Amino acid sequence: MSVERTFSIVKPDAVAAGQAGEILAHIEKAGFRIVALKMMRLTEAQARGFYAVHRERPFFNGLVKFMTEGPIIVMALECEDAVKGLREVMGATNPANAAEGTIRKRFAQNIERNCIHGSDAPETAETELRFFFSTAELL
Ligand code: IDP
Ligand code: MG
Repeated sequence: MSVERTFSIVKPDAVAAGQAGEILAHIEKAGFRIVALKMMRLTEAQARGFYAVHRERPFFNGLVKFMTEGPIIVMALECEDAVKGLREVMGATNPANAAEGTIRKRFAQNIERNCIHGSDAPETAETELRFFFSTAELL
């Protein structure tokens, strides 16, 4: 294990529901340091680009619509084994399958509107951090 960074998004459903503060607190209590954070609203082009890996999936257009419906909070997070650790703290993609005590179990509505994104591998984290943050913002 080593200190690592990962990328996360508080998705539009959670921001609109006023759950951003509780989700950030959950992440901090789990031991992550917030390295960088900003609120923004994705354009359709940004959402399509960010989720390009899923462009052939049946849920892609719905996902882009959801991710652009309102503001999101994008974050760089740091701790030991951050990528794997955040995925554990988030819980399964479908909240119906998410373990007790995970963020998705607590706040997600369904498999699409699942309140949080977290990078799935260190290489993905690097790409996703670069998608949203400049070098100066990641100090
Ligand atoms: P992850 O966010 O847990 O990594 P992915 O499979 O990478 O899950 O999917 C990206 C996002 O696409 C999910 O977080 C969710 O918002 C949405 N999504 C995934 N699978 C489905 C589905 O079967 N129906 C609708 N939306 C989905
Ligand atoms: Mg994913």
